[in-house]
Amino acid sequence: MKVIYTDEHRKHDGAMEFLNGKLVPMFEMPRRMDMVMDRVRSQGFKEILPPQPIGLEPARRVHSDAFLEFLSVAWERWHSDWPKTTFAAPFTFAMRRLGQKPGKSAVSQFGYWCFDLSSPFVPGTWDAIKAAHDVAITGQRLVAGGERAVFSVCRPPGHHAMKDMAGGYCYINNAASAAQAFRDGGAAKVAVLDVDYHHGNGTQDIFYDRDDVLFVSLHGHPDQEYPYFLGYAEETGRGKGEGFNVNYPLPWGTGWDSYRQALADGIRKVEAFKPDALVVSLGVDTFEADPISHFKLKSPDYLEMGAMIAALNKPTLFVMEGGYAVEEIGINAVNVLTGFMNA
Ligand code: Q9C
Ligand code: ZN
Repeated sequence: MKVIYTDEHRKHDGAMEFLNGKLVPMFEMPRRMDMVMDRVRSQGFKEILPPQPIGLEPARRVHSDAFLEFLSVAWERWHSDWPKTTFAAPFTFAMRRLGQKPGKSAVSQFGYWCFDLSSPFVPGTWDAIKAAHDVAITGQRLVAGGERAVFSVCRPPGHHAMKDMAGGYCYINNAASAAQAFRDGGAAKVAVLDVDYHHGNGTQDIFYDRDDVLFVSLHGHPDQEYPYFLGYAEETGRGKGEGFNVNYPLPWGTGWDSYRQALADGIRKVEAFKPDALVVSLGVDTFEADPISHFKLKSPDYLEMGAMIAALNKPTLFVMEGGYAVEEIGINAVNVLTGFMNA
């Protein structure tokens, strides 16, 4: 399996985040991808390729122009207002239903284009965002060109990023952009299977009205878990998209036995949809030792997960999402790929 990777992600290193009433060092850190790539190399993956300079055109198909414009100038805007700081995040959030528009100040713009406090900007953030998107679409093009499967090592992650809002460590929705790129490249139907611990609210938002992209997500129940407002089983799509959004909210403490049953059900839904391509939002924060999550998957379970995904027998793009048990993130993510390849 080819692996797409670049060191550009290192330029994005947010300092702190709020977690349950405390300001703590950010869990989403560059070392995560070092651990993934160490494992990729030690497990003998030979073809590690840099991304092509794809640019933002694919992202424009799933995000608004104004939102992408914000991301591209966010750091400069912040820096000109607050030159003595090295970390940008909102103070307040716009209530868009009242029709507010983003003001001229950086604080106003951050509050308008972000839905939470966990997508900070530092000077290199935009470069990392663009690189992660290039990584995703480079992988997508290889799969569209005939590769059985490719692993796009994206950082920052993407599945919380909505059409016009950043949040949850995410800015551009790499998986959604890749799914759309499959469509634009001629695939009639694409499925996105999201196995990150958190609900892929951004991907759901982007495809909610559509019947050409099936979204299936397994995640911590929103009654207990981030992002708290979305991810219920009742969210099944809208308009012609009705029936093409499938959520499996699972309680804290979920282990492999019940996770496997939900995954098998989700995989049956993907199979019935008969997609031409599959995008996997690959988060391994379902791991028992993940510091911000509450599922109980063990490292060997990820081998079985990979084998179950392989049984769909679809051209498959794996897009890296979450996973914060840094010491084991490489083992767990690569176990999915190994299970897939050995199936
Ligand atoms: N009290 C991904 O895994 N912080 N994003 C949660 C909980 C944000 C996770 C705070 C978690 C975002 C890609
Ligand atoms: Zn996650």
